[in-house]
Amino acid sequence: MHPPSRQDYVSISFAGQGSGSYNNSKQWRRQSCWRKWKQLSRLQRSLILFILVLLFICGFAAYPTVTEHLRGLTDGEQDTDTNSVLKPVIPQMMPEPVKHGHPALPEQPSKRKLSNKRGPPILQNRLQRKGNTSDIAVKDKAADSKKEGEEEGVISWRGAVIDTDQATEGTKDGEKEDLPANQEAKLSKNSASWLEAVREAFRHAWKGYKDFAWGHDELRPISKTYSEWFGLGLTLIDALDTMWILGLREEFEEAKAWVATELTFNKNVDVNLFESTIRILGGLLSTYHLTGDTLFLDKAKDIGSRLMPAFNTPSKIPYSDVNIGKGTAHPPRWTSDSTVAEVTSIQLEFRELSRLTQEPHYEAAVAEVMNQVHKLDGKLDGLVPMFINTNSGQFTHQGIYTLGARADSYYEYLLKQWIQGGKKENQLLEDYLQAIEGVKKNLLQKSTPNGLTFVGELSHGQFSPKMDHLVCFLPGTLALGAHNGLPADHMDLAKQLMETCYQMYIQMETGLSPEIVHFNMHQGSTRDIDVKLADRHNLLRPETVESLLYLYRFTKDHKYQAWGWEILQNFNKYTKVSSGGYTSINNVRDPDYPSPRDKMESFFLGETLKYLYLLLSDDPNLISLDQYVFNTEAHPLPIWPSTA
Ligand code: DMJ
Repeated sequence: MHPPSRQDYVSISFAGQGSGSYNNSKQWRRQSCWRKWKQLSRLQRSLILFILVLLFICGFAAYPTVTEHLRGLTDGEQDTDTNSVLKPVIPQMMPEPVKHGHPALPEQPSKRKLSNKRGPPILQNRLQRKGNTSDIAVKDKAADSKKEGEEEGVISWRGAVIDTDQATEGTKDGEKEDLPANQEAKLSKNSASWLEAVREAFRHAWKGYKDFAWGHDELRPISKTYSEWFGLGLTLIDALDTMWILGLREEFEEAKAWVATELTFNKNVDVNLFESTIRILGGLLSTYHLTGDTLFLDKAKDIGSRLMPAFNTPSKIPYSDVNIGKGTAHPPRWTSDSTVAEVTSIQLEFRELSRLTQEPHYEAAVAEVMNQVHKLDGKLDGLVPMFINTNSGQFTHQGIYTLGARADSYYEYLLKQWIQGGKKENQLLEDYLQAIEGVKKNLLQKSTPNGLTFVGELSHGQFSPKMDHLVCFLPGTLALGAHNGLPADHMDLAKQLMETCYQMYIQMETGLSPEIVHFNMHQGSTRDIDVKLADRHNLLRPETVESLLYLYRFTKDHKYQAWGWEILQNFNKYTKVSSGGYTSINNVRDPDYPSPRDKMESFFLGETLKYLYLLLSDDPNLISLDQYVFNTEAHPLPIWPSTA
């Protein structure tokens, strides 16, 4: 064997090289391979060995992730789709659900216990079984004062501690399917303890914010610090009216003192027009209405006027970003487009600011946007694309239609502006009604095998059975429309979609919805909902509990309260951080290791807990839906008194 000459490049050829004739015997092949190996230069051999070692290491490193994911496919499910969830079981054939235990997470993922799963997901109301939430005793505060790491149910997660012992059990095995009358009575009676549980959740979230993030935008509860977005105390402002509604006066007064003495908008900082309108302007306006304290109105005027430069564009379609200190505005660095939902979901707030200040230019600016969007080409049966150009005023990136991110609150604000203004602005109503027909015609489908109604997406004529959790605002909006005299079939659709949104929670092992789901539509699928690996996170979003509030208020069906209560418990079980605060999580499919993301979004206090409180209250006059309209960040603004 002659060593091949050295080469500076790698050339590997397995055919037609070397001596000897081809005879396909095993021995020939073995010898031939060995000969070819020896013919390679040292560099070539080293490189091949290096690649093999690298592949081995990668394979080894990926093993836990792969097996973790594949665990979700067990439970007798033979499907090869790696993004699938557990198999839904028809109620009558349902095996006994596995009880929740406290997830006992060892420190090392490789030593994790096999998941004590939630049991097979079921297309039914889990709470319609004996021993349901109505029997749940709210745990006393003592749980909070337990020492970290010393007691059962307290789990050390990457140096932080999440106390799983503070949630109560939601369901028990072998229980009846129906909700008997006495159960309903119990649900109703339990309202007081439910409300205290929401207050307790709020206090816990607030403790984390106060201890580690006071005056900053968002709490990072695991690392016990904060993150800044605009540097304007976002969580504190978003939470003001929630504290007022929950009756947490001490906390409210502390926050108010911060607003009075520390909050200034005279800052050289870029803020997003939409986010600061719905969270800050909306939060200040609603707090003014609830308290009558002009401090909040003055602050609202200040931020409102500082946001106005956003509308100085060639088309009058506002830019996405404003520097509230300099009075300049601009689109994102990479485009001159704005998002359709963003420019059409600031109207409730600016209209109200005009009404309160008697300065019409706020309302005029946002009305101009609605008028232009009303007339634009590029809609599909009332459905809007996701982007609009601030120079031309035209839709861009056309052909994609969704009720999820970037379009969602356009539809919500059509209806809510109509209600806010006393149901007189027909153009808004027409656009809303047309859009709902567009949803029915183009985006509404049923899943297989259990026929869950869902809202998918359309991309250049191609339907995708993908639904964002964000879409779960829609049942509530539809119900609100029906309550205000719109067609009764809107309420039917609201109920169906509400069930779907609930299933998006309850079919997950943590009982918390992922950010995005995909519905199965093909014949022979064995489960309705799939979740892709990248979509398994939960950001503590409000949309489902928001819709539950509307459905409960308008139907008086206690099952919606029970569903909300169950969701609250699951937030407590999987997202509560012992040292204070709640965290968004990466993996709703893994109750043993939901993997905290270390962030408490301001909308958890501004929206999620507020909606839960109102849902679990039996007082329909606590923020009456006939007197207030919620902005898209759950800040209630008054329905204008009729002047006619
Ligand atoms: C909130 O900021 C608002 O509800 C918005 O309309 C959508 N995104 C979040 C909550 O998910």
